[in-house]
Amino acid sequence: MSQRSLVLLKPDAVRRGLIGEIIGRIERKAGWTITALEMRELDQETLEQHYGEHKGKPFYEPLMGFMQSGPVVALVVEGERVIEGLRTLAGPTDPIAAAPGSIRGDFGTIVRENLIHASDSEESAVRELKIFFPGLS
Ligand code: IDP
Ligand code: MG
Repeated sequence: MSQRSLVLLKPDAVRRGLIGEIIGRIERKAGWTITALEMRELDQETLEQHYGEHKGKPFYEPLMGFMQSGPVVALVVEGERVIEGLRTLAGPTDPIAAAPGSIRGDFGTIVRENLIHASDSEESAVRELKIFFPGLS
């Protein structure tokens, strides 16, 4: 079941020089392909669309600020069960609870600054891909 997922390398990952490390892990998964990639800064409107489900939660405003604190790298990854697989590769939201070997488990300590976003379902992937790569067919 080939799928597409939206990945964001968050500003902490870019600042810490972990772009290559994280993209390398994604590339090494057999059969997965990076089909689009862009470094960009995100504005409030884009982030409100992307994180709209969290509006009103206590972490929402600080998350908006953090996501605008520097550039992110946006990627489209395609391949077999890539949505579930990228969530496994990333690890759970809290990096302290994330297993070593996962991206968040290996590099993170702070819940907000957890290095990577990956779409959590096919519905989210379709929605998020439209926000970040509207030209994609
Ligand atoms: P996910 O990125 O693992 O899907 P979500 O619950 O969708 O996690 O939350 C989106 C992002 O908001 C997280 O990746 C993290 O950066 C931030 N976040 C979530 N929960 C908290 C929290 O309790 N405190 C601080 N930041 C949070
Ligand atoms: Mg999420």
